[in-house]
Amino acid sequence: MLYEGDFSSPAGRFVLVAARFNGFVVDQLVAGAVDALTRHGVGEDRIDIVRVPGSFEIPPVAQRLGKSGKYAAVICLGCVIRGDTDHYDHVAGAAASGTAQASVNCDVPVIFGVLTCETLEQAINRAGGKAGNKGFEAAVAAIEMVNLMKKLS
Ligand code: INI
Repeated sequence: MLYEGDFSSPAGRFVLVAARFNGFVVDQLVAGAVDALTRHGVGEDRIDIVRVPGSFEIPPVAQRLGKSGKYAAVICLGCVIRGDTDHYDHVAGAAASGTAQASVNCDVPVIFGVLTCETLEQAINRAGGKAGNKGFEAAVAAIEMVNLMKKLS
């Protein structure tokens, strides 16, 4: 027997946790995620957006929302771009490991849609440019996981 999530329209509310840092990139990820959700039948009236200062702040907020019982899934969106110091490594690492931890701690899917890029160009390409829109992909992954978890429960 194979179990996998499909892309049928899911029930419930979805929340995006979006960083304000590199906002011009993250706004494109938010737009992509909202586009994917609405195209899969999740109207904007069922989508909440929570803004946090930077990607470092995403995990605690994602975990709180994931545990609130209000949402079918939490979609984390941010953009970390390498600079001249090792700050990037700390922020990107904390965002990735913290979101993974939140995802294990919550009963609902917590999806990682944080870009970790060497350059601004790479980020733009992944936020609606020639490498697609990772916000759209994150929302599609959220829908698949919501439907998979429903099948497994
Ligand atoms: N936050 C990001 O989301 N992306 C970055 O590229 C970034 N850089 O490069 O510094 C960044 N820093 C802020 C960080 O997320 C926290 O908001 C800050 O350290 C306060 O805790």
